[in-house]
Amino acid sequence: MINSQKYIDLEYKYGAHNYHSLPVVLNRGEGIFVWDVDGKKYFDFLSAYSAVNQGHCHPKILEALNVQAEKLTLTSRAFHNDVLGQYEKHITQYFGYDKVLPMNTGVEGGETAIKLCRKWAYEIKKIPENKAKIIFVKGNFWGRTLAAISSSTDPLSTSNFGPFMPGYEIIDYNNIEQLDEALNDPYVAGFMVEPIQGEAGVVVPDEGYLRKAYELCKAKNVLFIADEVQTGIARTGKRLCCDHENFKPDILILGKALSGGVLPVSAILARDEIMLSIRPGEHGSTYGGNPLSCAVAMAALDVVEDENLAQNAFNLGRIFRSKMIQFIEKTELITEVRGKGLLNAIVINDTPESSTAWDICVLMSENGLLAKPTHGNIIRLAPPLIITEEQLLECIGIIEQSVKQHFSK
Ligand code: IF1
Repeated sequence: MINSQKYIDLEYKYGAHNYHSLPVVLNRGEGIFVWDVDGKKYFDFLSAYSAVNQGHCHPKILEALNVQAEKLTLTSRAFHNDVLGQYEKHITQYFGYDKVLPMNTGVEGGETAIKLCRKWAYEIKKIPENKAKIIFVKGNFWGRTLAAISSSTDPLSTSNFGPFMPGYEIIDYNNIEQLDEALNDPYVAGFMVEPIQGEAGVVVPDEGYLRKAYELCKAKNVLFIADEVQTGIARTGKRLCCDHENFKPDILILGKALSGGVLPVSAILARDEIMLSIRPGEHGSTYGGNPLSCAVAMAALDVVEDENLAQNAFNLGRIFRSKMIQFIEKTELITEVRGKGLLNAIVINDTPESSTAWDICVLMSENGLLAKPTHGNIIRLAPPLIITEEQLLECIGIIEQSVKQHFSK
């Protein structure tokens, strides 16, 4: 903490107060590690909310960044560039879609998906003008824009930001009957859902829920829109979380780790029937599809394949959860572990109103591991997917020790 405080003070004085960060100031990252301004080394168990699945400053991704940065970074879409088409071929073949629409942040991915869904609904499904509805589920999180918070059920996200966007309906997560009922409305155009709810606290739906939801949507000619911004790119032990249930969403939204944490890159993938309902001039962005992002994203996807990150996440996730279950049985200091692959959370045995999870995260950081609490008593644990079994076991030791240390105080 020798050097940290002055940086924290600077942010406090000159920056908006829209975050409450842990008191750690980082200035270097490599692989699964980050270092603070005093040179202290940490295991990163947040991975920038799953944006650095490939590890910090991956050399292959940085090489792609540097080579492209010296040639051409941005043209806008007023002109063509020689990387965009190659990237579009690469990502569509990688995920098995006809076409991609490139954007930048995750929330723009969600916005684009909804615009695309509405356009398709009016032009192909023939829903009467301005009547299209999108169904969301409680606890969803897909960003901070007005369209995104309009679907939010978290007062922290919404209060005093109204009025909100119309055309939404919100049902319970993991409830097939409610979805079935909602789909009876002929004006429903799409159902947008996270395969695992990240911000809600790593909430995993029952096995079969997603597949069944997809089938119900298909039967009613409603588009299944998967927000895989956080769950995609191998995080949950498959390329996509929907792969666990063997179906392909009609519209797929990717972001975060699509760039390996280097710069904001998001993508919306769909088949021609849907994607071609947006025509020239109807949607876009200055930076979307820029050659720098395209080069980085191709490298980031290649690293996931070359290093078998999905398989590693799958295997190590099982080990993580089984070790945590043993810990629960021995100590009862945590009440639950849940997740898929390396997207997991533990629930601390205390009320959501307590500061216990926050205090444990502070202890973990002192013990050399960074993670963040969410919704009071939940701690999300999501290391870069390049972590080895040996390193993971060491980290489990730090986590268990920190939890015990807190409760023995
Ligand atoms: C913040 C949590 C994670 C997302 C899903 C779209 C987006 C996100 C499923 C938007 C963004 C973030 C943003 C970050 C906190 C964060 C988060 F803490 F809220 F719960 F990841 F788990 N879809 N998630 O999770 O992507 O526009 O931000 O690129 O500080 O708001 P974005």
